[in-house]
Amino acid sequence: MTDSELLRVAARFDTDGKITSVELYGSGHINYTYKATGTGKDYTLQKINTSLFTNPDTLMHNICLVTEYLRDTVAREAPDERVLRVVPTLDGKPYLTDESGTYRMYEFIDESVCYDAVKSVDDFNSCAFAFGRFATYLDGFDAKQLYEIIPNFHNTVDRMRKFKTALASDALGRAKDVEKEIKFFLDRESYCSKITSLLDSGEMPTRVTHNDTKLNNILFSEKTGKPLAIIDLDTVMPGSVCYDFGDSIRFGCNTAAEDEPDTDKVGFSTELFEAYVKGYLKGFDKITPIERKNLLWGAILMTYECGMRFLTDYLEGDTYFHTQRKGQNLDRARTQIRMVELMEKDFDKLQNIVDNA
Ligand code: ADP
Ligand code: GN1
Ligand code: MG
Repeated sequence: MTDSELLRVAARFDTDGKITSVELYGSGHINYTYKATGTGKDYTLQKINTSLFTNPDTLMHNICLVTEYLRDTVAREAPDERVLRVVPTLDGKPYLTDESGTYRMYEFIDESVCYDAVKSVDDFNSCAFAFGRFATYLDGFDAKQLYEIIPNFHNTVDRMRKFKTALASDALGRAKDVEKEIKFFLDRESYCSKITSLLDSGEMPTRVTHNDTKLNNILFSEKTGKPLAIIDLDTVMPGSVCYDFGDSIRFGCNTAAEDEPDTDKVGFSTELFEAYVKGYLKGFDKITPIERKNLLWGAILMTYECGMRFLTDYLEGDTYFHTQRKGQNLDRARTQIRMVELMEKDFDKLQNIVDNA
């Protein structure tokens, strides 16, 4: 996208003042995010990834409904915090489609900072509290109002099916070089149904969850260092709190980056795990015994599933997750494999932490 194209797109939204600059921003793997600045407020402009979000109407329906619902609750319960605010187009729509793509705009959350790695145990504990409270806030929200934006998003059984399809077609002939990684996922196929079977039988409640709770989907206040806003609401839809807990652990407890090429650098921080468990349970006191019992499994499964998704994308030619270099999805898959191994090794110790928190 050229600057002038982006400025032309930005001008079609109902902004305060004139947008004079649009710069690429953030480190998300899915959408293209820009910071738009000018004579008035700052904004976040996003080019929506429509190969994945094929129906912008239902996507924005969910986001508008959830943000409006959260706004009242957050204003009452945590007035210092912020909720994403969708900026409509000049003709009053929540997104814009032109010949170059589909776009939406949010108010930019000022004086915020976003981290790709945990800075301190306390920060991670307050991040956990914020995600726990997010689950509490949405406890009264009727899931029937929401569309399932990406069907089977955290259905690990279905993810395994897709992995096997990618493996069978092996479009780029890459499978022969990653036999060890392929075997890792196939050997653990029995993991896949651990949570889906509890949801299907009704033993575990299906709730409205975020489904993408990694650290860079929460903004912290530059002033207070506390969580300021939960963002990236594209995948808010029915799910399990074990997934939300688990995805934060997958990303945050890794002592290395998600795409670290040297897996010897990958470590699982038990200290961060404990801090997250405590913060999450404090924020989400409505958790049921079966959900609590399966939190650790949520962490193992989210890591296993995400690793399998990275490897699937590697086999399919890196078409889903944004990549900046060759082999990046394979590196990502390998860090996830290492994290699963480390959680398996310390399973009893980690389960005790959850049970005793
Ligand atoms: P993706 O789906 O590609 O991950 P996100 O919605 O997470 O996209 O946005 C990418 C990044 O942009 C975030 O990690 C954050 O740094 C920044 N960001 C997104 N929305 C806002 C906002 N309203 N205010 C400030 N920063 C934002
Ligand atoms: C993607 O959009 P982003 O970068 O916050 C992905 C998540 C993965 C994550 C791995 C819609 O999240 O499911 O866990 O990458 N989002 C989607 O880092 O697929
Ligand atoms: Mg994101």
